[in-house]
Amino acid sequence: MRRFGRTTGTAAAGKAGKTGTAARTTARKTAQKTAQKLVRTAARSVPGAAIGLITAGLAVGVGELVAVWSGPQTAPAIAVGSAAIDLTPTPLKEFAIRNFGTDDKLFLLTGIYTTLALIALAAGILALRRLAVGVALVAVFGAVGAWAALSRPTSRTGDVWPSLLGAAVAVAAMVLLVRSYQAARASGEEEATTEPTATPSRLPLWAQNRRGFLALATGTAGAAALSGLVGRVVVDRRYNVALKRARVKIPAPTVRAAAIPPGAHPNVAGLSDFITPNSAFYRVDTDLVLPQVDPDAWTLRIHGMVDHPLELTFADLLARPLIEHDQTLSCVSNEVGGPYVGTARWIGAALADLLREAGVQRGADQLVGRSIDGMTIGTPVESVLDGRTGLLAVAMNGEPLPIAHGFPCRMLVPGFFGYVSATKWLVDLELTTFAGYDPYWVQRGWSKIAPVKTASRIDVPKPFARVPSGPVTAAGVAWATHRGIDAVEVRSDGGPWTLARLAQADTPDTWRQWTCDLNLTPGLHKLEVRATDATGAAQTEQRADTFPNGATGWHSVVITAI
Ligand SMILES: Nc1nc2c(c(=O)[nH]1)N[C@H]1C(S)=C(S)[C@@H](COP(=O)(O)O)O[C@H]1N2
Ligand SMILES: [Mo]
Repeated sequence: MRRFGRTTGTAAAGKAGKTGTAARTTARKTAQKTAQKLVRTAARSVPGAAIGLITAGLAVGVGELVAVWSGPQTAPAIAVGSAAIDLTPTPLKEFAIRNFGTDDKLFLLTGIYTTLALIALAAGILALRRLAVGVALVAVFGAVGAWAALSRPTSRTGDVWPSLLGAAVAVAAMVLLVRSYQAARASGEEEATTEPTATPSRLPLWAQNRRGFLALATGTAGAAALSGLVGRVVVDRRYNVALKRARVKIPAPTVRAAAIPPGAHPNVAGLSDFITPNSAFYRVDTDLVLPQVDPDAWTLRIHGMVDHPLELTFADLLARPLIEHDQTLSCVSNEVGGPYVGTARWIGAALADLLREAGVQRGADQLVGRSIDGMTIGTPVESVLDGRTGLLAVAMNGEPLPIAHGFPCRMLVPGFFGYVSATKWLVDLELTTFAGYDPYWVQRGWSKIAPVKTASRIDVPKPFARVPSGPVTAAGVAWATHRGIDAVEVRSDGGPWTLARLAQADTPDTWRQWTCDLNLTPGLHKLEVRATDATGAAQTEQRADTFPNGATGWHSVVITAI
C-alpha cells in the first residue's frame, strides 16, 4: 500500500533526485484520487441523507401534531425517552443525575434526537439503493415509538397513533422523494451513476425532474416544520394548566406556622437562603414533559385497606382545615455536599386526618401515593399516623404548588427522602402492605423505607476558594429532617473538632444553619463538617453510595488561604 500525504523537507526533496520526484507525483495523484472519490461518495450520499432527515422530521412533526389528541407525553421522542428512563439501569441513572443534574432530561432528549438523525441519515442513503430497506427502517422506528407509548404505566391504546401515523406519513414521503429523485436522475439531469435507476413510475411529470424533486423535498421539510410547530402550540394551549394555576386561590391556613426566627439565617454571603425560593428549589422526577393536571378535574381517591373509601375534589381539599408547615425536602440521590435539598413553607391538608376518616384497616402498613403519570411512592403508615405533620400540600412558599413541584397536590411526610414520601401530581392513595406491593423505585432496587440520613454541608467557603489567611467564617446547613440537629462541628486539616455556632432552629422538620470561626495559616486547607442529630447520633464518617438508601460521609472542601 502506498503512503501519501507525508510532508518532506526541502533539503530532502533536493537530494531525492528524479526517482523520488516521480514517486511523489504518483503519491500525490493517488491522494487526489482518493480524496475525489471520498468527496464524490459524500456528494452522492447527500440526496439520500437529506431524504432521510426530512422524512424523520416529518415523522416527528406529524407525531407531535397527532399528540394534540393523545397528549404531549405520547409524542414519539417523548414516549421513547420516557421508556428509556424507566429502563435505564440504576448506575447509569445515578451517573446521569450526578453529572447532568436537572439537565439530565435535556441530555437524554438530545441523545434521542441525535440517534434518530443518524439512523435517519442511514435510512435515507439506503433507501436510494433499496427503497424497501429505508421504508423498513422507518416502520421499525414507528413501531418502537408505539411500543414506548404503550409501555407507559398510564397509557391508553390510542397513544400509539402519534408514532404510527407519523411513521406512515413518513413512509409515503420517503417513497415519493426516492421515486422523484430517481426519476430526475434517470431523466439525465443528475450525473450518471452505477446505482439502479427508477422505473418510470406513476409520479406526475413535474416531479420527475430535478426541480420537481427539490420542490417536493422543500415542501416535505416545510410540512415537517409546520406540523411540529402547530402540534406544539396547540398542545400547549390544550394541556398547559398555568392559567388555571394562576386562578387558584389558596384559603388562609387554619394553623399558621410560627414566623421563621430572625436568627435562623446568619448573615454570611454565599450561605443558602433559609427558605429556598421556588425558582431555586431542586427538581427530581422521571417526567420528560411536566404533567399538566387540571385542578377542576382533579380528584384524589383514598382506597385499598380502608373502611370508607373516599374521593375528594380540589374544592373539597381546599375546604378542609389547612396547615402551614416548614419542611426540608431532600433526595436520596443527593451526594454528600450536593444540591438536592431545599426548605419551603408548605400549606396543605393534614394527611393523618384524612386517613383516619377513611378508617385504616389493621395490617395496612404501606401508604402508596400514585401520581397522574403512574409514579408510585410508598410510605410507612405508622409514620404518617405518629403525630408528625404529613401534608397533602397545595401551596409552596406562598403560591399554589408550581407545576414542576406537583400542582395541584403533592404528598409530604417529614423525615423521609422524597422517593418514599413526596408524590407529586398525586391522584390516588392506596392503603396496602409492604409485603404486597413494591413502588417504582423499590422495583429498581432502592430501599422500601428510607429515613433521611443526618447530613451537613459547607456552603462557604466554596470548594477551591482563595481566602485571606487569618480569621475565616465558614457557614453551611445541616439537616436530619424530623429528628432535628443538635450540634455541628468543623475541623481543618484533620485537627481537633470545633463546635460551630448553631443558628436558631425553626422546626425539627427543617434544616439548621451554622457558622464557625476558623483561623487559617497561609496555604492549602481541608475543611470538614459533621453534625449530630437531636437523638444524639453523630453523622458517620463512613462513605456510602446514594444507592440504595442515601449517601453518608462527611462533606469537605479544600481551600487556599493567602
Ligand atoms: N410524580 C412524581 N413524584 C415524585 C417524583 C417523581 O419522579 N414523580 N420524584 C420524587 C423524588 S425522588 C423526590 S426527591 C421529590 C422531589 O421533589 P421536588 O422535585 O419538588 O424537589 O419528589 C418525589 N416525587
Ligand atoms: Mo429523590
